[in-house]
Amino acid sequence: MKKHFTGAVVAALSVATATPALAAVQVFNGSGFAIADAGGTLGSPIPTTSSSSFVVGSLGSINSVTISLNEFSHTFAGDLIARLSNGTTTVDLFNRLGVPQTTFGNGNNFVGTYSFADANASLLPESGAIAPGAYKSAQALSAFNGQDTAGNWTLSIIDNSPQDTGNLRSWSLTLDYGTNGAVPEPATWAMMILGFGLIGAAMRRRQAKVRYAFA
Ligand SMILES: [Ca+2]
Repeated sequence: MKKHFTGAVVAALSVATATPALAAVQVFNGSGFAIADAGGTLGSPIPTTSSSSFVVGSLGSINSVTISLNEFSHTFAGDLIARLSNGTTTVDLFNRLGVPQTTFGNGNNFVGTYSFADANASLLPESGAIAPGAYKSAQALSAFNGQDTAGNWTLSIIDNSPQDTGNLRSWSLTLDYGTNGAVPEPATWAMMILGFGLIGAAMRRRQAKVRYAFA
């Protein structure tokens, strides 16, 4: 006689091996602007902010940010603070070079294209000539890492002392991000499984309520 196997059915949950989210790099270009001089007097300045913004959609989670100030000129670097912001996150690219070591800071000119990324080796110099090139920002751009690309990205340049002005031809923001819509990461799977569980629990509660109503 044949043996009949009457074991319990075992439901196997196969956990997918998620491949890493696809990474992408995209460059966004912002308009240039004149850097308006501070108001007031040398002894009592009134800082002036000049800025330019653009909106980026929700593309994914940021891995790293690079920003370039293209053809940037100013005749007294120590006057300026340059700041990149999106939402409530703000990062200073540089902040009044040479202040507070001296009252007015580094009196050299910005004369070209300056890019900033955490991977670069050097900060802009507090004194002496400020050669165009690739630098580390005063505050880490990694403050944006892990955030969504979405939002209003703004470059602000604040002039803190009268008498010297400048100009920015354009600026470029390079976002390296993990793309939305890629194969879910393990954490996403965990959220989905949790979500299914919550739906199941809600349905069970609803069934219980219905039974109670008919009792
Ligand atoms: Ca100035």
